[in-house]
Amino acid sequence: MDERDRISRRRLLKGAAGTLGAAALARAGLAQESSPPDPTKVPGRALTELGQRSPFAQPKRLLSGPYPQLTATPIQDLTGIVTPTDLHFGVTHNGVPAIDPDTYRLVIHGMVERPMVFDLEALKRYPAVSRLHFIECAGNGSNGFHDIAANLTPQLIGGLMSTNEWTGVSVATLLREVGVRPGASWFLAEGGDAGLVSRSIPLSKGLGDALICYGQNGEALRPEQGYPARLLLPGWEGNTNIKWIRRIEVADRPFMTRFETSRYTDALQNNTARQFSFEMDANSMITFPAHPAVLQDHGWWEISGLAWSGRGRITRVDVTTDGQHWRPAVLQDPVLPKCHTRFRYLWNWDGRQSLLASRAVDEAGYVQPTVTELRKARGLGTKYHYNNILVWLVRPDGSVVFGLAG
Ligand SMILES: Nc1nc2c(c(=O)[nH]1)N[C@H]1C(S)=C(S)[C@@H](COP(=O)(O)O)O[C@H]1N2
Ligand SMILES: [Mo]
Repeated sequence: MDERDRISRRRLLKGAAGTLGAAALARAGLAQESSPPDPTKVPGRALTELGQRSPFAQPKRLLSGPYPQLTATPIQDLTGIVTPTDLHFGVTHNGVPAIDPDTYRLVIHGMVERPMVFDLEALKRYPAVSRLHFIECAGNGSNGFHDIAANLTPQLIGGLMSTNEWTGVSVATLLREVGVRPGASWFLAEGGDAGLVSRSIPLSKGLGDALICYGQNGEALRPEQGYPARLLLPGWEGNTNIKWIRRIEVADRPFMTRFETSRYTDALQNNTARQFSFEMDANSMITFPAHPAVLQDHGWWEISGLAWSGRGRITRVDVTTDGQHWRPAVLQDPVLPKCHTRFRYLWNWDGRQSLLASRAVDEAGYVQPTVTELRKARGLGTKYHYNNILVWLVRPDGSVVFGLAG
């Protein structure tokens, strides 16, 4: 997968139209068969082993290309902060491997006292940790920076991110088991997929909040999220969260892998590049009202969206409805570190054309930049870590389109 094949608007819109057609058909069929005029007068259907969505509510991920290696979460269709497991976004650089949990192994070696091999049961015997964190692809937000168009949706701009509850063993626990030798400062994390995605990670992150996860929203990881085990580096760019992890090599230097030389380095304005940009900067996005929503009437509407930061908690989100004056939004509990935070802002729409935007601030004091500021800092050729303020234009007829104001 080349990140240049990023979610293309044309392809995705084609996908979305197909989905809508199928959903409409299902709805028509169901309306005849099982929507009685008065559901209190007939017994309802029996329960099933696996719960199903209502046929009237069928959010879908969007797929890139004919052999999809990217799928985007429909963030405009979701409530709260947790992404349903089957709607978690997905990125894979060479397909989803099929891994037998009985033969799965994780090797930890290199600058350690006791190289060790862990099977899945061994990983599960260590004290477990569960936490809610977002994962965001470093390429998320690309369309909102490079491919600006009125019909962009939250899913098309920001759908390469999701929040789940992750369960696993702390990497620090495993590193204590193998005994890191003095002088070690980095480790390599390597995936067991055909993409052989591997990244160099500073040892301090491994001794901090990093996890080897086997659980996702209360059950085993989905294959697309790394079954049977993945690395979770809370707040760090998606690519470093190595799925299907099979090897950790402790060392005293970074390894300079393919994914940290040809990719995932941020070009800067002065013909230089940032070698590593691990943390995802504070960001926010209004998910309602946003294209393709149409406001039916003027009056009270609740503006709602997501804010997040790879550096910790969101401390403040400001909202503007005229593109000029900013007022604080309400942050909905829980406000967790390196996790999506839902914000809400009550807005009395007077029916005139309005500019809606949100701006996040995190506990490190970082303020989400305007697109002009981001372009100035990085130049137009930049490829990753887009966190510019996004602007939605509400027209007098209630339709909402994407529009970007500096
Ligand atoms: N082994 C392996 N790990 C991987 C990838 C991959 O292709 N192979 N893709 C990475 C990228 S680019 C991202 S954004 C995240 C996406 O995680 P998700 O698919 O669980 O949402 O996984 C990362 N980990
Ligand atoms: Mo990614």
